[in-house]
Amino acid sequence: MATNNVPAKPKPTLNYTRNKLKDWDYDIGFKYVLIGDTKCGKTCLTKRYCENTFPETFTSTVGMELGVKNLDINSQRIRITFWDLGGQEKFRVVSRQLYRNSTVIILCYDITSKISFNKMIEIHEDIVTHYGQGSLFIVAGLKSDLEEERKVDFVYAKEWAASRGYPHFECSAKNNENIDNIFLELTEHCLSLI
Ligand SMILES: Nc1nc2c(ncn2[C@@H]2O[C@H](COP(=O)(O)OP(=O)(O)OP(=O)(O)O)[C@@H](O)[C@H]2O)c(=O)[nH]1
Ligand SMILES: [Mg+2]
Repeated sequence: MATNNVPAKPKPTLNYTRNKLKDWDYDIGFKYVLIGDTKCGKTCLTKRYCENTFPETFTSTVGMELGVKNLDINSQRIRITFWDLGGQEKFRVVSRQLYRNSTVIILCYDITSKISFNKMIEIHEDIVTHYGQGSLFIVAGLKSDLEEERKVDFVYAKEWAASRGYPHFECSAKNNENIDNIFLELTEHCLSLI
C-alpha cells in the first residue's frame, strides 16, 4: 500500500557550462540520401567528399552510414548530412523509412555494370511508389576512372535522367574527379530553392 510520508526526490537538473554552440553550429542543414546497388561505390563517394579518403578494401554498408560535410556559401554555414544506404537487397524495405525529409536523393550506379543501372531504376520506382517525388533527384554514374570497362553509355544514362527532369553526372571517388564541383553546384541550387 502506498504511504504519503515518503519525501519527494529532487528533480534532476542538467548543468550547462556553454551558452553558445561553436564548431558544430550551422545555419542551414540539408539531407542527401544515396541509393544504389551494393558495390556501386556510394560509401567511397561519401568518404571522398566528406573525409577526402578512399577506402582500399570493400566493406558493405549494413543498413546505413552517415557522412557530414560543412560548406560556407555566401557567409551561410551549410551542413550536409549524407545518408549512405546499404545497397544489399535485404535493406530495401527498411530504407523506405529513411527517404523521409530528404533534400536530395542521389540515384547511383556503377558505369561498369549494366545490372547496377537496372537496380537503380528498380529502386527509383520503389521510391516513387512508397515515398513520392518530394525530394530533388540527381543521377550519379560512379567509377568514371574505369572508362575501358564501361557498360553503361553516358548518353543513354543522361537521357534516362533528362526524360524525368533529373540532372546527371559521372564522377570518380578513386581519382577525386567531378565531386567537389558537382556537390557545390547542387547545394547552391538547393539554397536557391529556399
Ligand atoms: N575504380 C574505382 N573503384 C571504386 C570507386 N568507388 C568505389 N570503388 C570500389 O567499388 C567497391 C564498392 O565500393 P563501396 O563504396 O563500398 O560500395 P557501396 O555502394 O557503398 O556498397 P554497399 O555498401 O554494399 O551498398 C570497392 O571495392 C571500392 O574500392 C571509384 O571511383 N573507382
Ligand atoms: Mg556502402
